[in-house]
Amino acid sequence: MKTNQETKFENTFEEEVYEGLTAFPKYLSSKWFYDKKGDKLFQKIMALPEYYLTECERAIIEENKADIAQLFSDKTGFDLVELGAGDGKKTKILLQELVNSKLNFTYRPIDISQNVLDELEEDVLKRWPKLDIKTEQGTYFNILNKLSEQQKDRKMVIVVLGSNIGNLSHQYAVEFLTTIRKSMQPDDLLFMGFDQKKNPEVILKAYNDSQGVTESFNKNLLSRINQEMDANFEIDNFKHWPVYDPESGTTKSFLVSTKDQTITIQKLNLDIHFSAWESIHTEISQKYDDDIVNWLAQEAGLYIEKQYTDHQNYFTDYIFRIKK
Ligand code: AVJ
Repeated sequence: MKTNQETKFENTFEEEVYEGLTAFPKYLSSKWFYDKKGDKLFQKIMALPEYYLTECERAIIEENKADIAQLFSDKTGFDLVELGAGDGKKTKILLQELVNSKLNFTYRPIDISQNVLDELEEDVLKRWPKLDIKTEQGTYFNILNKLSEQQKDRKMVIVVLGSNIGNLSHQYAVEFLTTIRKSMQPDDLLFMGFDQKKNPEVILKAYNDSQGVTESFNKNLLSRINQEMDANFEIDNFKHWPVYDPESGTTKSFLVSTKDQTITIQKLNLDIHFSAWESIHTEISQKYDDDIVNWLAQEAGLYIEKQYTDHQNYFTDYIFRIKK
């Protein structure tokens, strides 16, 4: 029998649009941001001055790469499994270090977007023609299920950068970490980035940049529904609205209807009514501190072995192991 979680993560875009837009309050999942245009917009976001996460984690990896490579290394080699690899910009710093140290490893980037994987593989092979790379397309849960069924003969290091876990509520984050833990053995490591609580102003700007790239990224959900489900959303009739709650550490992003309007989604045979100022909740980007990460790890049967942060304590990469 399928668990709720599995069912939830195997839904199609159409099923989720139907469910989310007929619910009250309305919602859509951020995992649907990433089509070809969404991938490009996210890469633009990562290069924005306001989106500090990427630069902080890049600096952390740059400063600690020798130490990290040392921790990853194993006599018989290892598998470097990266969940949500994206363009691999930060990972390439590590790959260079691993190659320089002549370590024996296979790079296994996993992403929901085949586009992104094709570009990543091409670039990696251009830089390091002899690097052993095996890409895999899929959702985290599909892939992790596969990983845990696999016969393992060497060390596995799982890498999840960029605070990707932040799109999950704590409940799902624990389930995610638990699924990862079940695929790990005592020698295996999990290297994961968590964006930290900080001045709310800094956080809010990261999700409300002055060039409006994040706004386009959020609104790309509606463009996708227009294109893929033959709908007639007027993008300009929605407002991008992120909020940060310093108590919970949760950034929530919304699209707010600026007027009373009805949208037709032909492919779903569905009319959706919006009252003026009604919202669609589209994303959460959770912020953390050491206590929360400790608690999440504990709940999932993991413990923090080591952690690295930047000089402003904006972002932290943690190394986890399974509890004996
Ligand atoms: C890829 C989930 C880490 O939440 O910060 C960036 C996605 N959304 N700007 C984040 C995102 C809006 C990003 N993560």
